[in-house]
Amino acid sequence: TVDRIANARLRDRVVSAEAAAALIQPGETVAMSGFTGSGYPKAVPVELARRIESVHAQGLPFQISLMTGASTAPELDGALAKADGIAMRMPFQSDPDARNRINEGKLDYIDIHLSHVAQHVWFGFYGEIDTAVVEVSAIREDGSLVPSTSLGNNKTWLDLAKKVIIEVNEWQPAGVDGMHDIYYGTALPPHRKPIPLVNANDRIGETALRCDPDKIVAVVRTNGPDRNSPFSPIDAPSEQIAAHLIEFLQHEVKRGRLPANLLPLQSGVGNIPNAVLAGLAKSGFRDLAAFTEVIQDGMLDLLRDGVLSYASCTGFALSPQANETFKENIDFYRERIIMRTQEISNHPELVRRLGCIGMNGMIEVDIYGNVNSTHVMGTRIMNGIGGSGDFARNGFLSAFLSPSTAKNGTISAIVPMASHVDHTEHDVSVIVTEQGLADLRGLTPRKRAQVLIDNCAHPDFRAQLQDYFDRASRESYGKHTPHLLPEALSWHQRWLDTGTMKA
Ligand code: 0RQ
Repeated sequence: TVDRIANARLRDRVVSAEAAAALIQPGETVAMSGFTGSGYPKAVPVELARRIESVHAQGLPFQISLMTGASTAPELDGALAKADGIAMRMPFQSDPDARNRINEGKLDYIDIHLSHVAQHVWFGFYGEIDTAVVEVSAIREDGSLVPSTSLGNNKTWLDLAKKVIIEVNEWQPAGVDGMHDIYYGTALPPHRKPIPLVNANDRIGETALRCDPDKIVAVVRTNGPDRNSPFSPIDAPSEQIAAHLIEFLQHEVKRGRLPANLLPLQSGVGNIPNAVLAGLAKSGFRDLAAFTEVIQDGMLDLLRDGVLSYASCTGFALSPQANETFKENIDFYRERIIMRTQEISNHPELVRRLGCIGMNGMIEVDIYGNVNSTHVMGTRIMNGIGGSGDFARNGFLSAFLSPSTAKNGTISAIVPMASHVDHTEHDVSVIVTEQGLADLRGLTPRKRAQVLIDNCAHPDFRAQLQDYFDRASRESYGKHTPHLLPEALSWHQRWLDTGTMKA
């Protein structure tokens, strides 16, 4: 078999994961690869967590600040959070252990738009990066690095880190080489130029990452899978949500507002977006394109069936089964998938230029269209904003999808006032629940409220919402966006006090 490390100098730097982890010191800012459970380092973080635990056992402090692309896996966020090894984490995470520590107030978490991460680090907002730990699929003879199943912020991490640890993961398919497009034309203001991408499948960069070999202090060989979790079977509410959204898109085509093959799709991760993709497979649409962050199972199927012509992303979230299909047909998928850094996959300039159709999950929306994607009861972080804001504000259309109730029907996803706002009323065009779809475009706040109550609210909460809205419309201080301030968040407080939002 061919050695995945084709550069002799870097082959000489191969060490154990334990030895590599020993190069990371307490207090460092460490930037790691990884995006939605793909392409994260598999071995060094685990060894680092072990070392942190043994240092803590001696009564000494050891924590790092941790940056990634997006969410990772138990071997990274999970292990380091359990070891109490993270002082600050940014950006998006979805690990249960990390989430619990954040919500206990013991782990500082900074949740920012995914398109902002690289540039804010370049701007110096997060100080210096001491170490980068980046998974790749191979090292070429010239020392350039072939990325694996996610790109995330890897270009930035390699450019800026003082020292670099590379994991070469042989589990990743060698055929991924050629799938990436790494743009080296980004600059800092005031020297920025337009990004020369006008179609979702344009190639504007290089297929491998550059890295100064003098900075590479260790190379670790690994052979382990990405976090490939299975999707649950598509349930009835998800199927209904998908059907409403697809009917809406068909309607938009009939009205001439969208071309017959739509505009590049962006899809969040999870079961509802997967249901939408499965619905698109049966919808009669052809020649679609995706300009998105994450490719999940449904998108591979659409590519296979020719419904989707090509897809641009920065990472994958595949079930084990879909991962096998991906590996077996990697030559087919390499022709149709382009992986980019997240500063490009989520770039507002490109999302606006291409006119992406954003489709993301939400926790709740208020009657005026303000969307909460991140905080349960306004205070408990679930995951993070991820890339939803990059697409919601800048896309051609922005749809937010959710069942109309949560927690066994005790919570309404349509509330008088959102308990936390990630996407303002100005960034949200369409809301979809299993009850129906609210098209908020061109509507005033009061009209939006009525459409949301009529079309999206669950029947168990509809009268209660109507009552709030009617009284607010009469009694509110201002009548543009009517509210009863002492009552606006009372539904959330009622759930906390009694276990239901029902009055
Ligand atoms: O909690 O797991 O404890 O039961 O939230 O909810 O219905 O399974 O839906 O997995 O699609 O997640 C918004 C969180 C939805 C996701 C969110 C509880 C519910 C359950 C999950 P349990 P579901 P999903 C691309 C774009 C932000 C990032 C983003 C998300 C859990 O879509 O993180 O868009 N989005 N990224 O019970 C209380 C409510 C609730 C609620 C749901 N109203 N009140 N709990 N839940 N609604 C990807 C990236 O950028 C990387």
